[in-house]
Amino acid sequence: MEPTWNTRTPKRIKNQDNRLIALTQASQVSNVIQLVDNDDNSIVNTGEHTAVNGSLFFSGANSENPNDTELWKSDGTPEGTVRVKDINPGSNASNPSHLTAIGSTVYFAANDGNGNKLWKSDGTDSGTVVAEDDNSRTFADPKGFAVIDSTLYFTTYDEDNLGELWKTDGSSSGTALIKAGIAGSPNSPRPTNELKAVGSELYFANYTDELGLELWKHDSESGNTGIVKDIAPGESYGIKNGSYPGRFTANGSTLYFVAENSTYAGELWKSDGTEAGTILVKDIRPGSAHSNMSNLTSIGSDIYFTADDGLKGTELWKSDGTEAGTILVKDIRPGSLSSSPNSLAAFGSTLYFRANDGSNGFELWTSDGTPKDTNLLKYIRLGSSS
Ligand SMILES: [Ca+2]
Ligand SMILES: [Ca+2]
Ligand SMILES: [Ca+2]
Repeated sequence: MEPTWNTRTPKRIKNQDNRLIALTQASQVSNVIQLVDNDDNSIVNTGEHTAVNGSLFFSGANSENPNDTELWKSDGTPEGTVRVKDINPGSNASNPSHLTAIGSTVYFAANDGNGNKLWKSDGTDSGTVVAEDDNSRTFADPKGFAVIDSTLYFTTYDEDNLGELWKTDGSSSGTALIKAGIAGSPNSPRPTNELKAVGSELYFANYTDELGLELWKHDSESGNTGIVKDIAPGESYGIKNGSYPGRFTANGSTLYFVAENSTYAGELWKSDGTEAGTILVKDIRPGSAHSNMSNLTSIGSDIYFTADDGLKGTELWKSDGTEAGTILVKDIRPGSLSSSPNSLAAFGSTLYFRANDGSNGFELWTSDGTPKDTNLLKYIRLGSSS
């Protein structure tokens, strides 16, 4: 069997019915490969995956021990499909998550039996270790996982439960605290789960008693960290209003995200990192109801997403960042009922997603952004949920 992926020609990999499959060409969805290991055991219970130097690292198990989810790697061949390390020894799973490749190293979170920590792996058993700084500090429950210039950024918390933003280049001396005391809400000192790198800048939501939960950024070049804009100014009942920014998506040098304030409920915003350049893209559902914006996916210079304008239900939209260029792609389930698009995935310049047009159930659709070429791909049953 030929290797089925490499980093130069990315293939669509997905978890279907808890089995890892590779779509060798997205336009030929029938051409799927079930991964097996050298003993012909199916790879099962797969979660995340990331490509490194022509190999796929993934969280999974084999059918012999289907619940022992650990870090695996595969070159697409049975003999090249191996467990990297039994991080939580024996039949207990370490459940690797947040797999993120930088060069030939994969960073991830895993539980060795003593809690979720930041790990790194070079693909060998002995080279799969807990990440530490100079003082042998390890990192509890790491989240975020964004990459700028071969450096990993992540959030964790200290012994007092207070959130922190860190970075690491893989060396203990290059592992450094960026900011202490970042919080995800008025009620929790732990940070939010989302970090997003856009160019040299790192975006995240941060709560302060002065301004509420708002959009912040860290500039990796200057080292400065601060608020981008107080999108929801003022206070209500003695508590500072927050805009609850999230669902961060990068497109070129622009951050797209969903935020709310007293003028607009949850709607699409964008930012160039400046206060003046942080603006509402479009009030898709005017008034106090939010547009239920979700599934933000970048293709070319556009952002695709799902939203409900209050008239057509939850359908597929796209935006070029301008109000006039923020439009419904197609009312796939005509009228006020929703086609509820989900599982949006970019493949080249084409969007793949699942939707229900009201007569075929949930099936695979493709779109090039025009109504004419937004179509049911074929009658392909995608798992048991179809
Ligand atoms: Ca284990
Ligand atoms: Ca505020
Ligand atoms: Ca509709």
